[in-house]
Amino acid sequence: MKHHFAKALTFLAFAGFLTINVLGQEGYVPSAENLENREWFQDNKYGLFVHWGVYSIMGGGGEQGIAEWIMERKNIPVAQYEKLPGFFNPVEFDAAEWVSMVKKAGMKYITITSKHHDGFAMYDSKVSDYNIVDATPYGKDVLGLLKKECDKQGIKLFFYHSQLDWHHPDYYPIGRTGKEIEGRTQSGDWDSYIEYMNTQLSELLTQYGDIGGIWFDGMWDKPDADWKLSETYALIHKLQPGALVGSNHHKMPYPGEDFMMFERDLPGENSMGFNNTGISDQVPLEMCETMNGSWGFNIIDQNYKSVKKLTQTMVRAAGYGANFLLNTGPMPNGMIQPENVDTLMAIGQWLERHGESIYGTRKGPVIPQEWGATTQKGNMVYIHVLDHPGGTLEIAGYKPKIKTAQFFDDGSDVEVKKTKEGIILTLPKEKLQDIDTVVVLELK
Ligand code: H79
Repeated sequence: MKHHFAKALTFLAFAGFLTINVLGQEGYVPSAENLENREWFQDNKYGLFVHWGVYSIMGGGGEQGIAEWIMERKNIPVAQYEKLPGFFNPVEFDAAEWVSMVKKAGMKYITITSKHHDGFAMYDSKVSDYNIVDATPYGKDVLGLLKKECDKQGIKLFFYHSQLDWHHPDYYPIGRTGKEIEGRTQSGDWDSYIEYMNTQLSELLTQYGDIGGIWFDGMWDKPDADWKLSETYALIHKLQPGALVGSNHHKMPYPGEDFMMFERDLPGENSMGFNNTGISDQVPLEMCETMNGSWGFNIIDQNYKSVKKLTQTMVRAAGYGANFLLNTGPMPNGMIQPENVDTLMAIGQWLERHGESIYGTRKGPVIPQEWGATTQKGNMVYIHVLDHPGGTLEIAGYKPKIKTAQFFDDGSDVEVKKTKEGIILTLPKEKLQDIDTVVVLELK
C-alpha cells in the first residue's frame, strides 16, 4: 500500500514537473500596453506574412510543395546547405517599395521570418555568424531596413521565429524532422540551445525599437522537450511588455501567449488535420494562408488562389473574429512575385471600398455559415453574403432589433422579415456582388 502511495506521489510530482516545464508563464498578467496592442491587433485585421531566407534561392528545386523546407525534404547536408548564404544577394530589395505595397494592399502589419527551421538568421545577429550580415555578399540587415520603413509608413512589424533548428549544434537531441540530414549534430547541450534562442530573441527585441510581437513555430518538432517557455516568454514580456507572443504549436494558448494562430485553416475547421484543439475565447485569433501552395518562393508553383477566394477567406476569418495573415515568398532578388502583387492590389481595392465592414469589427452574432459570415462594430452588424444564389436567405436563431437594413454597396433598403426562428432577408439577384454582398444592419 505504502509503496503504491509513494509511487503515486512520485508520479504526481513528475506530472507537475512536466506541466511546469511544458506550460508557459504561470500567473502571467498581460501589461496594459499588451492589452491595448491586442485591441489594436483585432481592429487591424489584415497583415502580410513573409517567408524569406536563403532557401528562396532554390525556389523549391523544381518541385511543387517544397520551399523553406528544402533542406529537410531533399536532405541537403548541413555543410552543403551552408554554401547557400554565399549566393544570397537580393540587390533588388527595396524596403520602401515593400511597405508601400503593404499599405496599398490595406494591410496593417508584416510578420517576417527572422529565422526559419534552417536556422539562418535574416538579421544582424551577434551570437552566430550564420546570418545575413556576416554570411551573404549582400551584407545588409534586411529586417532593420524593413523596420525603419515600417516605422516611417505606420506599419507594425512582427517576427516569425523558429524554435526548431536544423543547423544549430546544440539543438540536441534532434526532433521528429530532419533526421536524415547529413551533418546534423550528434551531441549537444539543450540548455545552451535555449540560451542561444533567448539571446537571438533579445537581439530582435532590443535592436529595432518597438516590435509588434513574436510568432513562434516549430515546437511540435520536439513535443516532449523542456522548452522553458516561461523563461522565454518572461524575457520577451520584460524587454517589450507590449509585444504579442503567439506560437503555432496547434494547442490551446499557454500562459504568456497573447494570441492564437491557425495555419491555413479557419478557426475550428481543422482542414489541415493538426488544428484540432478548439478556439480560445481569451486571446485574439489569427489565421495564416498562402497565395499559392508554398510559403517560401517556389518557382513552379502557379497554383494561385483567386482574389475572390482569398477575400472571402479573409471575410470568413473576420466572422470568427480572426485576423488574416496572407503570405508571400519574396524572390531571391528581393522582389515580391508580381502575381502576388497583383492579388494584393486587388484585395486592397476591395478593402478600400468595404473596409468599414472588416476593420475595427469583432466576430458577428452569427458564426460563419455556408452562405457567409457576420461581423459587428457597436450597433452595426455586417452580414457578408459570400455564397448564395439570391432570393431569400433565412438566418435562424438570430433575432435582432433592427433600425435600418441596407445593402452596403448602394445604400438601398433590404427587405427583412421577422419569423419565429429568426430573420429572412430578400436578396434580389441584381443586388448580388461577385465577392461579397454586404448587408448592413443598424440595431436599435
Ligand atoms: O512557416 C511555415 C511552414 O514552413 C511551417 N509553418 C508555416 C507557417 C510549417 N512547418 N510544418 N508545417 C508547416 C506543417 C508540417 C507539419 C508536420 Fe507535423 C510536422 C508534420 C509532421 C511534422 C506537426 C507535427 C504536425 C503534425 C505533426
